[in-house]
Amino acid sequence: MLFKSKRGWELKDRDVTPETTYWSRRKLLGTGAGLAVAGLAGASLLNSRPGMAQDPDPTADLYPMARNAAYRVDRALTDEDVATTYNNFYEFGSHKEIWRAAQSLPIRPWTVTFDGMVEQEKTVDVDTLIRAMPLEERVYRHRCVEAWAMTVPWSGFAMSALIDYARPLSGARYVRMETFGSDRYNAPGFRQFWYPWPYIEGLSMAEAAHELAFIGTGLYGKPMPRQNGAPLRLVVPWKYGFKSLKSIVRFTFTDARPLSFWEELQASEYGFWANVNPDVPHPRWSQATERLIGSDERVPTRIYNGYGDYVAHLYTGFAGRDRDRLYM
Ligand SMILES: Nc1nc2c(c(=O)[nH]1)N[C@H]1C(S)=C(S)[C@@H](COP(=O)(O)O)O[C@H]1N2
Ligand SMILES: [Mo]
Repeated sequence: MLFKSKRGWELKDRDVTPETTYWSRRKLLGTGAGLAVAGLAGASLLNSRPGMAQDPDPTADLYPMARNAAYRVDRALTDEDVATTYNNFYEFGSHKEIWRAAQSLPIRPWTVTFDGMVEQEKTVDVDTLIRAMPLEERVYRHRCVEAWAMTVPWSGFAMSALIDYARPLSGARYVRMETFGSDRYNAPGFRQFWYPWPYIEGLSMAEAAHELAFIGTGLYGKPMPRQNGAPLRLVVPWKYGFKSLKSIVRFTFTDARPLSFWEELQASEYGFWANVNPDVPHPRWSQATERLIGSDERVPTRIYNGYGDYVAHLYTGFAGRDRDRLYM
């Protein structure tokens, strides 16, 4: 194999700089408040913004995390206010305007359970978990199956570190993940009883252990806003956005392929693998182009969302119907 000096995601840095990322934060912290009260005043100013949780986050001291320069893309960052006000989070409604409704989600205390095929099942406090992980920031593309896209800086840690922490048995072939259910919080979307709550997603162990698979704890150098999936969400940038489930409560290691929320709802439209591919249309629309949210620009969709050089090898053994299902 040829040695590649530059990876696809390392292309151009000029649009995606730390200045772009932290500009709005600095602007806010510099507004009005003197240095002595910057923490307090800054916090309340930030709290009035859609991007922020309403109460102090116990992990706030960890932000901003150091950006890992290996993960960057040749696209401008999406405006923070757009990425935090245009969301898919069906637990709060089957439309994009859920950010206000999501502010009612209690995100502390929050426990995360590791079970199934693991050396020992355990339930841990999310703050203990986050502080045990190797934290960093990565800029990734995000591509929704609805053909809109954004580019955002995620804070968090490699999913491989979470797998090490969970200590799965060697026979585990998949990891099944679960969003909070009505036992934790009776979100308004649960009244739409025809959806197969709770929201479930899954990855093969090879996908979950891939260096690009990421667990997000924050966005734009701050703790994750509720509407974007606080306190913990998956980020798998080469797959359609619905794979990246939000507000995770459980990781279950298993030898059976999990049945995902969208696959259970409509298997002919939303398969388990869901890799981004411009050449395989959704049954009801084309995937050839995508709309960059916050602008009117439409750009060509890229195979595996631009990450093909790094993930295509995960799918070499697939053939026939299975091959088609990689892209649904
Ligand atoms: N629990 C849960 N996770 C979810 C969803 C959801 O409805 N519920 N929507 C998914 C979809 S379709 C997309 S595109 C992304 C959107 O993430 P964002 O709102 O942070 O952009 O979240 C994904 N994760
Ligand atoms: Mo999506």
